[in-house]
Amino acid sequence: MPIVSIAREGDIAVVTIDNPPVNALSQALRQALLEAAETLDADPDVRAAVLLCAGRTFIAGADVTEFGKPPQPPHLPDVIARIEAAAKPWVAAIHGSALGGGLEVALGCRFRVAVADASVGLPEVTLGIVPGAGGTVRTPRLAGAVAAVELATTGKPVRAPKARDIGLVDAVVRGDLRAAAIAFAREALGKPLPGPASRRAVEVPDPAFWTGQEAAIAKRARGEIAPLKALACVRHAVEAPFDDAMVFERETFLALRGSAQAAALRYVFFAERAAPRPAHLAGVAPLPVRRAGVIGGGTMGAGIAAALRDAGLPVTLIERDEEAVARGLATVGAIFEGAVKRGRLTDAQAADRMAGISGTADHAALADVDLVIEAVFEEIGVKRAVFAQLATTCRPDAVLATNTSYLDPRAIAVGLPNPGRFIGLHFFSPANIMKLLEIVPVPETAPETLATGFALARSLGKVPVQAGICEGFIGNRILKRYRAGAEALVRRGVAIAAIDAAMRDFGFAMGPFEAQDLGGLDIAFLQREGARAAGRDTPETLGDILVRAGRKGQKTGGGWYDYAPGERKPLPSVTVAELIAPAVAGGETLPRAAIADYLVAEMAAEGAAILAEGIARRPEDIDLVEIHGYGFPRWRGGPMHLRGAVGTQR
Ligand code: 3H9
Repeated sequence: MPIVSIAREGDIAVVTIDNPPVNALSQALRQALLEAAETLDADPDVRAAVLLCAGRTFIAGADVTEFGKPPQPPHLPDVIARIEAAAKPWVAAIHGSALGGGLEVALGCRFRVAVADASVGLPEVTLGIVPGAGGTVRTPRLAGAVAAVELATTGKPVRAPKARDIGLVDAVVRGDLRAAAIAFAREALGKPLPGPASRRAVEVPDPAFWTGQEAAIAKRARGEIAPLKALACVRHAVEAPFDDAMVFERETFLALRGSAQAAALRYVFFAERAAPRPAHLAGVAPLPVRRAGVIGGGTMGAGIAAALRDAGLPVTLIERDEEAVARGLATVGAIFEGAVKRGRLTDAQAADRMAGISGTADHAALADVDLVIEAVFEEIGVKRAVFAQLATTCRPDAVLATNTSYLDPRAIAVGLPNPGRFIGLHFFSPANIMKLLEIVPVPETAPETLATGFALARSLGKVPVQAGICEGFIGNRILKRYRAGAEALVRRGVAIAAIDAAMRDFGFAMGPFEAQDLGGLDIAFLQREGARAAGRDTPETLGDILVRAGRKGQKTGGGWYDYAPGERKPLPSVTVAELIAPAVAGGETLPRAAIADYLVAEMAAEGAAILAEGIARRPEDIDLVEIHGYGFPRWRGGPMHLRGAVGTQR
C-alpha cells in the first residue's frame, strides 16, 4: 500500500496514511501529505477530507530516527500550514495515539474526532525537545494556556474524552471510525466553518501564573532543560502573534534537537524499546502464564503480587501460617488502597485486584500455576527448602523463579529436578512501581523459560534486562562500587553533605548517603558480615563503623546524618565525623561537578567490567538498569552513554 492513499466517499475524500509501525512522519510521509493537500484542493468534486491512519495508531509523531540527521524538506510546520490553509476542511480521525507531530498535524486540521480509547499528547519533552510544528502555539488556541502548559511541560498524554472536554478534540465517536469521521465531515459542511486554530483568540494568563509554573517546573525538572523551554514556548504562544510564536517554537526545537540531553533521551527511548525483545531470543516462544504464585508476603512478595494483579493475573500468595497469610494479604491490600488514595485506581478496581488474589499456607494451592516467584528471606537454606517443596507441588512445566538479590541462583537451584524451568527474576522495591526487572538465567535455564521471563516483563510493563551471575548482578554490583567511590571521597576529606549535594545537582533525587539513611545501612552491613563469615575478603567500610555504633539510618534516628525526632531533614553529624575521623586522611574539597564526574566514572568502570565479563549483554542494558532501578537521571542517558561507551544516535 502506498504511504498515503486517497479514496472517495461521494464528495468526501479519505486520506489514509500507512507508514508502519506507528505512522511516524518520515520525510516521505511529509512529502506525500503535502501532495495530498495539493491534489484535494485541485479536485472540484471534493468538499472535505478525512485524515485516517492504518494500523495500530494515528501518527505517533515525528520520525525519531531522523533526529540525528539534518532536517529534510518539506518541514513539518510547512506541511501543517498547507493542510490548515486547504480550501476544503480536513477532519483528523484519531485512533491509538496522536502524539507530538501527530497531534500537531491533527491541530492543523479544521476538526478532530477520536475514538474513546485514543489519546493525544505532546511527549516531546520526554525526548529532550519541545514540539517543533506548532504544538505549543495551536494547543493554547484550542484548549487554553493552562491545558497547553500541562500537556507540553509534562509530556503526559490525555484520553479522548478529556481532550474533548478541554477543547482539543471536537467529538468522541463510537463504532467505525472511518464512517463516523465521514458523517462528522458531512454534518460540519452544513454549518458555518470555525476558523483554523492559528486564527483563534487566546486568553492570556496573568504574569503570576507563569512565575508559579516556572518555579514548579524547575523544581520538578531537576536539571532537565526541555520542560522550562516548553513553558517559554507556550508563554510566547499566548503573548505574541501566531507567526512570531511559530518562529520562536521552531528555533527552540531546533536548538534542543541537537542538545546532549536530547541525544541521551533518544538513546534511552530506543534502548527501552529494544529491551523487551532481545535478538538472541527471536523465535523462542515463551510459555503461557495464566496464573501465578508468590511465596512470601513481605514487602517484596506483596509488591510482586500487586504487580501481577495489575497485569490481570490471578495470584496465589503463600506464607508459612495463617497469621502470616493474613499479614501478607493486608500488605497487598494496603498497596491498592494507596493507589486509590493517589487516584491511580478506583475503589472498584482495587476491590477487583484483591478479589483475584488468594492467600494460603498450603502449597497444594500451587498445583496448577504456570509460574511461581519466590520472595522469602535471603538465606540459602530457607530458599532451597522452598524450591524443594515447589518441585513436588507444582506442575513439572511450571516456571520457578527466585527473586534473590544477592544469593547465587545456581546455589538455590541445586537439587531441583528439571532446572531448565528455573530462573532468577529480580524485582526492585516497590515491585509494583519500579520498572526494572533483572532476569538472571542459570546455566541450565531453558530458552523458553528465559523467553517467559521477558514475556512476563512485557505484560507487567517492566523494562527487562538480562544479567549474568555475580554478586549483586548488574545493578547492586554497580551500587556497591558507587558507594565505595563515595566513601573513598569521604576518606579523602570531602564532606558527606557535599557529595550528596553533588549527586542531587547531577539529577539524582538523593545522594548516596541520604539514600542509605532512608533505606537503612544494616542490610548491606549484614551482607558484608556474611561474606566475612564465609572467609571472603571484605574490607571494613565506613558504613560498618556507623552500624557498629548503632547508626543504621533514619530508623535509628541517625546514620550518615543526624535527624531531629520525627524529621527527615539530614543534619551533618558531629558524632559521625568523630567515628570516622581515624579513617579520614585529608581535608580535600572538590567542586560538585568533579564529585559527580568521579562517581559516574566509577559506575561506568564497573559497567565496563560487567560487560567484559559477559554479565551484561549490552551497554544499553546497564544504562537501563541504572535509570529504572537506581534513579540515574534519564536525561543523562546512563553512565555508559555519558562516558561515551555507547553511541548516541540511531
Ligand atoms: C515529535 O513529534 C517532534 C515534533 O513536535 C516536531 C517535528 C518537527 N519515530 O513503542 P512501541 C518505533 S517527537 C520512530 O513498541 P507501542 C519503535 O522504536 C516524537 N520510530 O509501540 C518500535 O520500533 P521497533 C513524539 C518510532 O504500540 C515501534 O515503533 N512522539 C516512533 O507499544 C513500535 O513502538 C513520541 O514520542 C517514532 N516517533 O506504542 C511517540 N515511535 O519495532 C513515541 C515508535 O523497530 N512512541 N517508534 O522496535 C510511542 O509512544 C509509542 O510507540 C506508541 C505505540 C504509543 C505510539
